[in-house]
Amino acid sequence: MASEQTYIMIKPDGVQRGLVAAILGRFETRGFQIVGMKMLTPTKELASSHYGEHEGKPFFGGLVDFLSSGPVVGVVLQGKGVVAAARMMLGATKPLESAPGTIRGDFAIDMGRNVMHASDSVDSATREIGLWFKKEEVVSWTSCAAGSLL
Ligand code: RTP
Ligand code: MG
Repeated sequence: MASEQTYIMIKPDGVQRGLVAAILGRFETRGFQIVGMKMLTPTKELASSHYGEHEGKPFFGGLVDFLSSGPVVGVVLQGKGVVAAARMMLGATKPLESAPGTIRGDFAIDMGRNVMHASDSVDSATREIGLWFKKEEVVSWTSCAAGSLL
């Protein structure tokens, strides 16, 4: 399985509930690498572009308003099979249908406040990383645990 990158984002509700460390910790302890991270309040333009695939749907306006209502934490994660793995760890869109042990299954009940986003495919990940990060904001690093330091 090749190493991949994906885009995950703690949504405003996740930030406001103090879940940033708990959510990111799951990915770090599993072995995925954080190679990009930023906190910002998205503009409506950025939020609309992020959710562009949903433009025209009845929930689009509310979704964009919510995503741009406060700070989010955007993260580029790297590792083997990370695109599909992050979606599995995230759980179903409707938190009440998410399995316990998933992030939404453990932390959420409302579809409109489902705490985190994760890219749904390799193509979406490429697009979203390019939308949220400049090239130089995505870094490369090697774990000291993998090296031969004294
Ligand atoms: P996300 O993009 O945020 O990771 O969520 P997702 O892939 O699980 O779900 P997606 O279909 O991409 O929908 C994006 C967000 O829009 C809201 N939604 N509302 N009322 C509705 O029918 C409806 N459908 C989707 C959810 O907040 C969902 O996370
Ligand atoms: Mg989606």
